[in-house]
Amino acid sequence: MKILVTGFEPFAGGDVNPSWMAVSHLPDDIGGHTVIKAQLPVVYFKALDVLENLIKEHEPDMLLMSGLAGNSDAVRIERVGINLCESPIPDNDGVLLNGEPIAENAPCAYFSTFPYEKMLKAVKDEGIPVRYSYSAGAYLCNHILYGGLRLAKESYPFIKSAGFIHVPPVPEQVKDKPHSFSLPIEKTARAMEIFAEVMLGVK
Ligand code: PCA
Repeated sequence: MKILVTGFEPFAGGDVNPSWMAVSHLPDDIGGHTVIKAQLPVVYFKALDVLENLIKEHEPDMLLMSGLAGNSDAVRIERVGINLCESPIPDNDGVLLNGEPIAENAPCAYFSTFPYEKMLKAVKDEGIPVRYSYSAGAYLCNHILYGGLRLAKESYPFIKSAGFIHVPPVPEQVKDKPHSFSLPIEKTARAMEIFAEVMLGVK
């Protein structure tokens, strides 16, 4: 099988994005299955075009997407994406959206289709803080979650399982905020690897 794993580029003036750092740490092969890694732009609609082109090119069986949640207290398994673009900060092309849908005449929401119970347990068993989340916001992470789930369900049924992980900052990103939660990149990368292992059925 093939799994497409995505992270985002830095945004909002950040130097790094731990989602892409974690994805780039992944091996190219997990239990004999091919891992395709991609960094997506933090740009509304363009991120979805890049994702769709990757899906067309590689025809992955699994889609594991990720992004940074700056205020996160754990690795978050997002359960639902909503049909809304709304954020006080612009995307990396300077576009500010406030209430626009991602897709016209489309469902309000799509649920993640990955094996979240097993994924939660497997990561928890390794002592990494992890929990479910029922809102990925309405910025780029929700955008790729809703859009990726929609592509999988409506256009590319060879994708058997899809969803999105919000990862916490790395310690360097919160050094001026002593009370903020962070995780070393090795831990976040290990969580991503476990998620991929569970999705691929090798764990
Ligand atoms: N986090 C942002 C967008 C890109 C990223 O990594 C978000 O949570 O929407």
